[in-house]
Amino acid sequence: MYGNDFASPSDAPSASPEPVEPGLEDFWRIVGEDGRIEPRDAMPEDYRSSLVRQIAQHAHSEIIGMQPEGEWISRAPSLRRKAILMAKVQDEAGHGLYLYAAAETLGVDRAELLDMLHTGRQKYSSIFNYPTLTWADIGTIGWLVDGAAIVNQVPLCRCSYGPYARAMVRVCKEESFHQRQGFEALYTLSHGTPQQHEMAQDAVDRWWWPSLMMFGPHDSGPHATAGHTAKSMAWGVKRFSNDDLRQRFVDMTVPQAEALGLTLPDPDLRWNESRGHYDFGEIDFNELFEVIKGNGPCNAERMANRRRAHEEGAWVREAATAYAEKTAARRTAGAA
Ligand code: BYC
Repeated sequence: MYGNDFASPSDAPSASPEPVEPGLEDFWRIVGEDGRIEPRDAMPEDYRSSLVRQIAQHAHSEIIGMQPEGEWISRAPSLRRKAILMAKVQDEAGHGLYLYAAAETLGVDRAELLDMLHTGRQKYSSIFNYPTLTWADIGTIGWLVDGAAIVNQVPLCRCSYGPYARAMVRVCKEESFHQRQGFEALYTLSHGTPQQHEMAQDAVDRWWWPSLMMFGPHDSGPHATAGHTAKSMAWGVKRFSNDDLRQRFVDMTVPQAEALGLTLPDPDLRWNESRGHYDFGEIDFNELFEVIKGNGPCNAERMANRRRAHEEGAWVREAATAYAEKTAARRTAGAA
């Protein structure tokens, strides 16, 4: 699987706090042994609520993420590209489904989570608030956005919460395929006519920095926020810090850009022999925080579309509920 070669002795969850709260001995033992916590196991309340937050935001990102690409289904340049794009957008809906189901195992209701999204009480990834201006944006999203998603999500396949970890295995396999198709679509453009090459370069220029922002704020230093990383790592939910994953993404992506014959829009990007990594320029975190606050180029449009889709889908949910009730009643009557 693309990007699936993480192994570092430093990624094991840290030791349990001392003293361990009574009733949570098994939780800390399982986390310490790199095992999986299951829905009926005792767990700290902040572990549960932080997982609900992260899994729900992840699920929301998957379904909002259908919009920027969905806009190009009717404009794909060939039947083959259209069929691939439709399948990819459907996959994103499926990822949302697995993730909402994983969140529900923590005792929350899917309708409640969607309400939190629709009323702005829960976030979704900043990346989906940027417009898809040309067909090259679709290849670029597959290459960079799905590429960044995989780097962030492969370690989550080993997250301490079983239902989330298992959902991520399938999500990552599908994201690997998405990343490859994006690279292939972009390669076709970058090796096409001069105008197609220019279109590919323009898309990469616009998506590069927002893709780096997907990994979240710095973990330390002047731009760091008091985020969730330290706790999440102690719980074995996050295995790597935001900055470590971002660095890994940069290191993987630079040679791919070379293969594409495209330039990454960062004059400070260069190999640092002593670090064994690429150095790169400073991210504009003010832009990230503005987008997260709802002030990105497409936030209002994305939310309006999402609320409308939810309202227009009410009859489907009602029909499914009525059918489930009827089937259950028939089963009860049959058993009696
Ligand atoms: N956008 O302490 P931090 C996909 C928030 S789906 C918006 O680092 P954490 C794909 C963060 O939520 C992409 N908000 O938090 C889909 C927190 O605010 P709250 C989504 C962001 O949770 C379809 C605050 O900033 N991927 O890729 O430890 C097609 C402090 O941050 C962002 C996932 O959801 C952002 N970029 O780490 C193609 C993966 N960054 O919650 C692709 C699972 C940070 O306190 N999630 N914030 O209000 C994660 O791995 C982690 O939640 C994050 C953030 C790395 C995203």
